[in-house]
Amino acid sequence: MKRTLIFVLMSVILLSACAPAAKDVEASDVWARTGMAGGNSAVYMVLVNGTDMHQELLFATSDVAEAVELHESRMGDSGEMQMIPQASIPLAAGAKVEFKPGGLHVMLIGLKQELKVGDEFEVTLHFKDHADITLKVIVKEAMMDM
Ligand SMILES: [Cu+2]
Repeated sequence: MKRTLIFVLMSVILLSACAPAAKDVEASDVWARTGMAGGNSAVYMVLVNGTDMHQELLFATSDVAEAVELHESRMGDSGEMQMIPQASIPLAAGAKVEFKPGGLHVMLIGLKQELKVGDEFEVTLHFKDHADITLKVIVKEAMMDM
């Protein structure tokens, strides 16, 4: 058990030095819905934990919004979509978690600028036991509501 742990720790150190694809925490298909200045938007992505360890997304930050929160949209009892703030999002080793309209999303609250189709901006993901990951986000037209 102890040897396994040391191996895992060494692997993590090696991986962070020269990360080969899919052996790290990686995000793909990163996009955000359009939004008006002063309004809200949401960032979506596919997050894969390619490491051998449990990871946990604690929060996200971005310069384009006054506040950034982790939310999950869920159908409420009354049949209305509700957004539930998430304290953190667990990522089991090898897990793939989809952030998509109608589900998990990184909520951008109080946009400091308009987000138009084709615009790009950055969002940084902060993890419990993993280095921050800064993502390039592309603004697209969303097909459905949050
Ligand atoms: Cu939300």
